[in-house]
This record gives sequence, structure tokens and C-alpha cells, in this order.
Amino acid sequence: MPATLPTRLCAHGVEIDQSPEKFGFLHESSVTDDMAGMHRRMEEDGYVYMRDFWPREEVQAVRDSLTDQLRRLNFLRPGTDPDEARAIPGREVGRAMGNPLDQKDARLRELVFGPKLLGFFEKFLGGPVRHFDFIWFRTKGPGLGSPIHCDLVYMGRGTHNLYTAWVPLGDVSLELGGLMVLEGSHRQAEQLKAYLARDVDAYCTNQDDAAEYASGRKWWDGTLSKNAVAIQQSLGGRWLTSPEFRLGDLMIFNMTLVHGSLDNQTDRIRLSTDTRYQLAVEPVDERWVGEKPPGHAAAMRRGRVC
Ligand SMILES: O=C(O)CCC(=O)C(=O)O
Ligand SMILES: [Fe+2]
Repeated sequence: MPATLPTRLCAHGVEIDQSPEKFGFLHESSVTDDMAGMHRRMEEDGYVYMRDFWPREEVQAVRDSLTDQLRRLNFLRPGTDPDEARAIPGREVGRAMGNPLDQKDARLRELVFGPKLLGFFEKFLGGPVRHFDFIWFRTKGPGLGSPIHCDLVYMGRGTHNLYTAWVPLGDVSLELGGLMVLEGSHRQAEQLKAYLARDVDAYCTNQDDAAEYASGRKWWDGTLSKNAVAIQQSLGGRWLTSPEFRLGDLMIFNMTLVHGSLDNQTDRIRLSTDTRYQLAVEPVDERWVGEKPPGHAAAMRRGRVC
């Protein structure tokens, strides 16, 4: 744990209240075969955070591959060590959709789709599993973190018995800005009912702007709130993060856990990926599978009378 917390921590420009009843650290679980224990944690917390799930060197090799790509694509400050991932001011790598990093990177795929993680999910879910083919790259330079949301609104067209794996591809300090989750929010289904029933690629055919939504000129981005303090006031719970996410850590969470990320107060790029896992026999959200997953493409828009 850091000896002192940074004076200010912000999420989307809003300062987090760091008093002990509003802010704290994630529960850390050890990597075990005790699946009953893991299920209890998932039920109670909506997440399981495991330190040292992979050997550090294995994840470092993935980081090397991605920082090398960033260097070749001219996203790193010339003359600096690529491992430090120093950003060029004003030059953003891009969001998860359309991110220039390679979806087919062999080392990364071995990490997030390889036998170790799939084997874990097989035990955790109790049967053969599949993963979404799409990899969400987070390459967050200085500035705002990810807006607060639940994953369900982006990927809820198949089974909801679906889990996200958030994998830090580098040590992530509080200043660099990692994942943060709202304690107990996965149990707020009643309060979040209207939000959780939505789908970012669905629109109302009986509204004036239906054609703009159908074509993709307009799009709801799935944000639950841009104000971490206000949503905390309405849902309760502390904002939780890690004092330092480290190479080798694995964080898994469910579809209804409210989360976002801290703003990046450094001059470096925070690298992580998130990927998804489910039982193979259950229905899958077609937007995220296949050789070239369509994602939020216009063909995936669904209109209905509201
Ligand atoms: O890493 C981030 O900034 C956001 C991650 C996220 O939303 C997710 O893993 O589902
Ligand atoms: Fe998310």
C-alpha cells in the first residue's frame, strides 16, 4: 500500500472523496482451486481480484510487444525507453474501438485466450467456455479515464452469465489511473433497472431521430454517469481500486458491477486489456465474435418501438 495517497484522485475530472467511508482498496484473493470461495466472492463483491495470476515475465513479454507496436506507430516520445510508454502530448492512441494495436498479437492472445485463463474460467463456470474474439485495448494517455458504466449495455445480447477479465499490462499506480469499481453496485439491479435494460446499439424507431441512430450518426455511448461523486451518493458504497495494479494481476468482474477508471495524472500511457468469457453452450453476443467482430457497426443496430 502506498505510504501516502496522492493528494487528488479524479475520475473524469471529478475529484474522488478519499475519506475512508467513500474510498478504499479492492479485496485481494489468492489464486486457488477453491471455486466455492471464488463464487462467494463474486456474489458478495461482484469481482475477484487475484495478484500474481501469471508470472510477471510472461506479462512483461506482452507489454514489450505492445510498447514496440506503439513505438513503431510513433505514439511514444522519441528518445525515451519504450517500456516507460511516455506519451507525446496531444497525440492520443485511441479508444477501444478502432484502437491501432494488433488484435492478433500472438503473445497477447496466448495470455488472454490461452489455457491458463480459459482453464480458470472452465473451473469457475463449471463447463467448456468460449471467449469473445474482440480485445478491448486501453491505451490511456494523460487525461481522463473511462466514464462510469456497466459492461452489460455493450454486450448483453447473449448470456448475462458473462465475465470481464481486466488485465494490467504494466504496473499501474494510482496516478497512472487504473480500474475503479463501486462497492456493492452489482446488487443495485433494482435502482439500475432502466439503465441495465438498455443496449448501446438499440434505438427507438418511433422517435424523430431514429434515422440518425439507425445510420450511426448518433450513438449513446453507454455511460451511466460522468460524475463519480454523484453516482456514489445515489448508489452508496466506496470507490475501490488497487494501491498498485501489477504485471501478473488479474481482475474479473460481472456484467452489472459499476466501474470506470481513474484519470491519468502522469505523462505515460496506461496499458491494459479487457476480454470476455462465458460458457460455450450459452448464447453469445454476435457483435463480438468471428474473424472480424462487427462490434458497434451500423448493421448491428436494432430498432424497436419504444
Ligand atoms: O480500463 C479502463 O479504463 C476501463 C475498463 C473497462 O471498462 C472494462 O474492463 O470493462
Ligand atoms: Fe467496462
